[in-house]
Amino acid sequence: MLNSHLSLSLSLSLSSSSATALLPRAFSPAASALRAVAAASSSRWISLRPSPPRSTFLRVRGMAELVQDKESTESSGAAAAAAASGSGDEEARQHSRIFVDARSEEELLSLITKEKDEGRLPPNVAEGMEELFHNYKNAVFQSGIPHADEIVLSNMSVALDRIFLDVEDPFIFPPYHKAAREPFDYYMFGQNYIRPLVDFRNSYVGNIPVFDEIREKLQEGHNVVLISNHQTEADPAVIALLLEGTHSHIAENVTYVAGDRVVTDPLCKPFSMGRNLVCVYSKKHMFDVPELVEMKRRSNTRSLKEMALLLRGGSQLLWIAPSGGRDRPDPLTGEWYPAPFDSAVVDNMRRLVEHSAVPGHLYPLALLCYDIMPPPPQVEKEIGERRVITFHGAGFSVGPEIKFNEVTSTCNDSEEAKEVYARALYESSTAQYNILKCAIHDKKGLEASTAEVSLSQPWNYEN
Ligand SMILES: *[C@@H]1O[C@H](CO)[C@@H](O)[C@H](O)[C@H]1NC(C)=O
Ligand SMILES: *[C@@H]1O[C@H](CO)[C@@H](O)[C@H](O)[C@H]1NC(C)=O
Ligand SMILES: CC(=O)N[C@H]1CO[C@H](CO)[C@@H](O)[C@@H]1O
Repeated sequence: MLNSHLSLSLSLSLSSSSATALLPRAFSPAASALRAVAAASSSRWISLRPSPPRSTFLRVRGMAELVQDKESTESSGAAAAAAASGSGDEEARQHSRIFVDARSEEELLSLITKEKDEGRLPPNVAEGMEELFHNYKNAVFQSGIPHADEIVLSNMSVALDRIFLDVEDPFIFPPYHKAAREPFDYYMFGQNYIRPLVDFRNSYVGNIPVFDEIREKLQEGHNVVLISNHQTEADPAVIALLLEGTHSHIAENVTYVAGDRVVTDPLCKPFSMGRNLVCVYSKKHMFDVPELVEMKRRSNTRSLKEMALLLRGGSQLLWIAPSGGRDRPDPLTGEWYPAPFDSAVVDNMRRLVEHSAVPGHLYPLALLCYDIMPPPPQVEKEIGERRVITFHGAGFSVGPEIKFNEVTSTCNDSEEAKEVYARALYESSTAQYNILKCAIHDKKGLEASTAEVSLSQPWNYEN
């Protein structure tokens, strides 16, 4: 399946050498629009570590392969076919399946050490695996769930197995990656792994009926974009876990606009593989490695083309966080709040949707889940810093669609309209966030509901 998707995406990008023609004129040059989209997505969700100590070796190799992939897909069909049958082919990936057979925690940990000592695991990756094990174990034990030790062992064995596979045979993400569901179901793997960390008794979903409306729109062939705040690497898992009881097809169909870390870091790649992704290199790290700037720009242009193609096909559900990074607490009060939306990103997304020839709708979303894996207090590189993982309640909520023409009808010019529209989405997201906070942190539960946000716990009412 992954293989066939890969060839599909390759043939799409090959046959669309004039894909820029699909883009609204305002997108020319595409790169400038992308820079804004890129700013939206220093998304680092899923990695359980802040800035994982990757070995330079791995990083360089990963990048080299990305470059190679790009070049081969652009040079000729034969080269593209070769790339498709390489590391991107999940079925053909061979690896030593040592971790899945571990019978105990001690055995699992000693296997990590053994692989490191024998040179099959770079020391930094081995260290990251150990740390992940301990943090995950602590969090699952906090939950008081029966058989916590078995859950930790079985989920960590699988996670380490998949991380090791990626070290031995790195997976290369195409600009548009479709969730890998077979032969190994990475989506269910991610769901099962994160599930024990969510305290469902203290978790809430806002406005379930709006998801019914979204489902209808998608069925009619319309596109839907969720404009959201961004809290942790686990955001996609939290969304999918809270929706799986009532709207599993929506949970499975979201395509996340993601930053490059989630597709290059060996500790988080297995989790990313289970999600539909459009990968964008973030503006923040665009110039980190001068030799890669051009590759990143070209890759971003391809991602934007892929996004335009997806939207043209209709029935797409995209998630994007137009804030340029994860939320952080207010330094004075210590309170968390949704980071402001970048109006340029919102505007680019809206225009992409409007130019797709299919009706499109933007909905404001709020997520509260930072307690599960809070990001480090300051942005970036604290190599070796311990990442906390806890068992905690989480929530998310969706507000009614916000229509550009309606909220900007009194605006005098397009600059002002851009700001007004982004603000309307942001204000809805923030208002919903505050209600989730009241329910989860202030322990008001369902009583925190208001006329605008109706909270529920749909996992209690299944069937
Ligand atoms: C992982 O955790 C889930 C709970 O989410 C549990 O049902 C499952 O057995 C564990 N192991 C695997 C391999 O999924
Ligand atoms: C539009 O311009 C007029 C005159 O400059 C101003 O009074 C009005 O407040 C502006 N509209 C908005 C929505 O700001
Ligand atoms: C557009 C899309 O990805 N649709 C998928 C939604 O999810 C179901 C399974 O839950 C798939 O069958 C669809 O192909």
